[in-house]
Amino acid sequence: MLKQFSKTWLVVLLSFSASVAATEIKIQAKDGLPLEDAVVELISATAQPDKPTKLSVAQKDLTFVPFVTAVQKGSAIEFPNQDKTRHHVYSFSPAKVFELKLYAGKPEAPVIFEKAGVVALGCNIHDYMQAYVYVGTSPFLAVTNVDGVATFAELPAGEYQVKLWHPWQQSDPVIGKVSIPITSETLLQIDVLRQQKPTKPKKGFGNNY
Ligand SMILES: [Cu+2]
Repeated sequence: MLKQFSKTWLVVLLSFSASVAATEIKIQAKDGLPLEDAVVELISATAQPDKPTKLSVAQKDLTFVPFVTAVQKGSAIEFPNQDKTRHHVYSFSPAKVFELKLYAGKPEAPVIFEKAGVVALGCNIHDYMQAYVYVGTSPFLAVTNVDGVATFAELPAGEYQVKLWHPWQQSDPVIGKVSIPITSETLLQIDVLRQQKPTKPKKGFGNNY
């Protein structure tokens, strides 16, 4: 059961990073606390070559790790099972419908995410297991860390559309604009309902493994 906190606003502060190679984008909720697991997609006004990647979403301690993953369309994701119990990973999301039937260890082939959109992951065995894959059109994608910071390495200078998504948002993804390198602060807002991240229940609910 997810515990719901009061409605809050998401505030985005785009700030210039001291490092020349990396751009940091800080995301805060209106409560003043950093917001983890927010996806920041930067869409360049000039055409950029595709950079599909290969990432993994593990099942560890009966939880998906990480909770939120962002990849460009065409990317591959592996789903290694690091638990002793078996998992049955699936998605019914239109952007990617798939299932990896009961397995232990690493499934043989990674899953390719060809279509942009949000893919909600679940496990048939453990209902409380939830995670998200954000499939973007741009090669420039990052997920905020525990400090609410999304880091982009080697962004070409120029104009970008900023798209912001969070699993707990209460409205459509926020769209904004930014020039790289960033020279002034920009503010974006999104309605977010803060919740507790999915973790295995402390007692019961089949947690007898
Ligand atoms: Cu499971």
